[in-house]
Amino acid sequence: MAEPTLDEWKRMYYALVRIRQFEAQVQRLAGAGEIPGFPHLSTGQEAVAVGVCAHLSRDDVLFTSHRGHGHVLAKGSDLERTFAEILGRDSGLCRGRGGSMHLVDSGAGVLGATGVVGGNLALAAGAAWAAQAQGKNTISVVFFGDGTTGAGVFHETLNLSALWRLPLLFVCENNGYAEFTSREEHSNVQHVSSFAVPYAIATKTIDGNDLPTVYAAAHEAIAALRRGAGPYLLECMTYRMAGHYVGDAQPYRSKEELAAIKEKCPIERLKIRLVAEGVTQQELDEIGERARQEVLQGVERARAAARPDPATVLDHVYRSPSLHSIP
Ligand SMILES: Cc1ncc(C[n+]2csc(CCOP(=O)(O)OP(=O)(O)O)c2C)c(N)n1
Ligand SMILES: [Mg+2]
Repeated sequence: MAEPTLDEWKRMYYALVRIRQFEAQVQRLAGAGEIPGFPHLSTGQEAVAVGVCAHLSRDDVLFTSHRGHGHVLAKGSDLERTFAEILGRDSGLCRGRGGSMHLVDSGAGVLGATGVVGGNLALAAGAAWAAQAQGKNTISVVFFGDGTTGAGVFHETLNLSALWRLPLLFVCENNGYAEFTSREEHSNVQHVSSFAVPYAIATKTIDGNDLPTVYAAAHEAIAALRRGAGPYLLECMTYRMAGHYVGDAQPYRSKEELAAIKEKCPIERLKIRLVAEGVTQQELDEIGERARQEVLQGVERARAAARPDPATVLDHVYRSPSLHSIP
C-alpha cells in the first residue's frame, strides 16, 4: 500500500472533523425540536467511515444502518442534501421522505440505510451478487454494529456470501453497546470476527479509532475483495461517544467511563500523529474551522429549504397512479 501523503492525511482529518461537526448540528437541532424522530449519532466512530470509504469509488455501493450519517458523508453524498433529508426537506436525498435512518443516494452509491437492525446485510449481499453476476469489479460494503450479530440474518448472510464468494465487505463497528446494553451483557462472544471463522471468511479485528490502522486494514481487505477472494469481515473496535440516540441520558454509563472518552477520540488521536509529523496546532485549528464553516453553511441552507408539498405524500409509494386518488 502506498502510504498517504501528509496532504492526504490532512484531508482525512478534515473529513473526520466535518462528520463530527455535522453530528453536533444534528444534536443541536434535534434538541431544539427541529428534527423529527430519534437521530443516532456516529460521534466517536468517524475514523471507521473515513478510513474505509477512502478506498471506495463512486461505483462501489454502500449500505448503512440507523447510525449512518458519517458513512453517507464519507461516501460522497452532498452535505446539504443529507442534512435536508434529516430535516425532512424536499431538497433532501430522498425528498424528505426517509429522514435520519433512511438515507439513500444512488448517485453516490449509497444504496440503502435502514432502521431494521440487520436488514442492510442481506440487501448488501444482493448488491454484491448483482455486481458479480454482471462481471463488474465493484464491491458492496455494509456497516453494522456489534448488536446486529444477534440477528439471524447476519449468519445467513455470512453463509451465503462465503458460499458464493461475493465481493462483500462486512464492516462491524463494535462500539461495545446495543442500545443501552453493553456487549458483555448481550453476548458471550467477545469478538465479532470470531463469527467469520466457521464460514471461512477472511477477518481481522482492529483499533477502529485509529485512522491509519483503519485505512491500512481497509486497503488490505478491499484489495482482496477486488481480486475476487470472496467476502471479508473487518471488525473495528470503536466507541460511541454520544448516547444511543439524541436524548439518551445514559444512566448505564459510569462517571469513570464518561471521563475517559476523550482518550478514545479518533480526532484527538490523529491530531497527535499529525503534530508529530510537523503539522502545527494552528494549521489543525484552521482545518477544523473550515470544516465547521462548511457544515454551518450547509445546515443553514438546508434549514431554509421548503418542506415537501403534502399533496405529494403518496408519490413514490404506490406504483398505480389510480391509488393517488384515494380520498
Ligand atoms: C429488527 C430490529 N430489532 C430491534 C431494533 C431496536 N434497535 C435499534 S438499534 C438497536 C441496537 C443496535 O446495536 P448495534 O448493532 O450494536 O448498533 P449501534 O446502535 O451500537 O450502532 C436495537 C436493538 C430494531 N431497530 N430493529
Ligand atoms: Mg453497538
